[in-house]
Amino acid sequence: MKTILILNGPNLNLLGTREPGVYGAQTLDDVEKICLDEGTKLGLSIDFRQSNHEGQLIDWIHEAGRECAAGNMLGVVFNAGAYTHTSIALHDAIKGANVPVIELHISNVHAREAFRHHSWISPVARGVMAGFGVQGYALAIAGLKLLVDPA
Ligand code: CA2
Repeated sequence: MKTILILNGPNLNLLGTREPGVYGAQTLDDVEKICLDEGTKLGLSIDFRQSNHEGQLIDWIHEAGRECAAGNMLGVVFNAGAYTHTSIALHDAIKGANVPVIELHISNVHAREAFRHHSWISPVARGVMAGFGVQGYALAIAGLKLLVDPA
């Protein structure tokens, strides 16, 4: 069974505790359950992680590159949080690891502040999902499978 890695960046551990008008009321544990259910539906194993640290996210992207090269992993669904808008290091990591990534945002970043309109992840992502709330994670898992392992 192939794996999809779900990576969550800074502050997403706070999901469900504040700003429900923007991000909804569900917690990161609820999001993990949504992802596990979608994995079961599609016959995929789901590895769900969160870190507030850029270097940790980079190490996990590198690990995903190795797992994809070994044929064990399909790719990564990545909500890089605010690092989306700042991190050339994450951009370089995705490019260097040669790993299929779906960039994901719970909110529609393009309908928010101008500083959220630029993404360093988009140019190295296979697809981008934004504005579908936490259900976007399930859509992104299905979308990644369609892109890299149709059938
Ligand atoms: O919409 C998204 O998923 C974002 O990636 C979330 C990031 C934000 O910086 C991006 O522009 C868009 C923020 C994640 C922090 O989430 C919180 C949730 C509840 C309370 C506080 C932070």
